[in-house]
Amino acid sequence: EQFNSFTAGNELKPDSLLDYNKCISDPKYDDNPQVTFRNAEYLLDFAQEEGLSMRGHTLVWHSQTPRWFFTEGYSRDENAPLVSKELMLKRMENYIKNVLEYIQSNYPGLVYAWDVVNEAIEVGDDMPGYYRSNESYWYQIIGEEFLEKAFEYARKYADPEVRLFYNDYNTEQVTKMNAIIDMVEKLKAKDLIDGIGLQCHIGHNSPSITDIESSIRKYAELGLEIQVTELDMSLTDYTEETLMKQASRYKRLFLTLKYLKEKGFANITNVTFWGLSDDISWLNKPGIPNYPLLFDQYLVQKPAFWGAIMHPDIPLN
Ligand code: 9MR
Repeated sequence: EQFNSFTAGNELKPDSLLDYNKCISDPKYDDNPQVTFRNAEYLLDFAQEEGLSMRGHTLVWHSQTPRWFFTEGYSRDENAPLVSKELMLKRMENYIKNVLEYIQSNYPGLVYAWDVVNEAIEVGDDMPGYYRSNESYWYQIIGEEFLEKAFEYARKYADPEVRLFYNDYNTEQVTKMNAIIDMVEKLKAKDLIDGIGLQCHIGHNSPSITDIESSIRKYAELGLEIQVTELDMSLTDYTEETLMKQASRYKRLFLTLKYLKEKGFANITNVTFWGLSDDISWLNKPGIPNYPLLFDQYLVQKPAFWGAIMHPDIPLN
């Protein structure tokens, strides 16, 4: 009763969907990457049975995409040469086509939004436009054009009601924000994008809610939908006091999101948490447990839950 949409944390990523054995089974697949939904089906079925919707995460990303996807003959040899730009664009188009067509024909209407491109901006790489280059085979093979192409293909094969997002983290950092806005403006001018996904992996006291708010206002000026796609609030110090502080901060964030939406400053259409209960969060490190979410390991609501639903008993500090 508390959620109407969810995102698969890993199951719809390229390293989960790409079917290596089928890809190498016949040279005719050299430009047509084959996919399998064997890791994802149980989630798609679950969503459909429960009447939930899903955000699709993610089609084109530098991470969790095997190197062999980018090499000649899909070679797994670590020194295998990368394919040409021309071939990689074909692989990209057919990958997007195969994924979207499978989901849209088997689960019509279920996945209503896709993170078409994830995390393509990395200020630290110091490239023109601040495009991520060091870790990205997409950038290395295709250049910055890969972004527009990904959206072009997604638009081509997505059902008309499926919304296309650019998704990233640290989106309130000003240099990164400006780079994202410049990049998204170009996509918007060609009507290739519908929304911006703000991951919102935040700390227990930074960034400030004010900075988050002003960044959302800026992104919203592009006239696109805004979604908070991977919300969590890192907390390693677990005491009654810190849990209450976390609850207050969640409350302040949700009050802000609600205000921005209700006053028409931002068309915020979704907030998704990056996990249900603390014990399964990606933020847990060996020996350093983290408590970033709304439910504890027994699926009992934490103060953070009451904060997120803006309960009057949670104080704002
Ligand atoms: O939650 C995901 C975790 O299980 C994976 O190990 C990790 C590997 O990259 O990816 C996590 O999800 C990431 C998401 O796909 C993109 N934004 C950052 C998320 C946390 O790393």
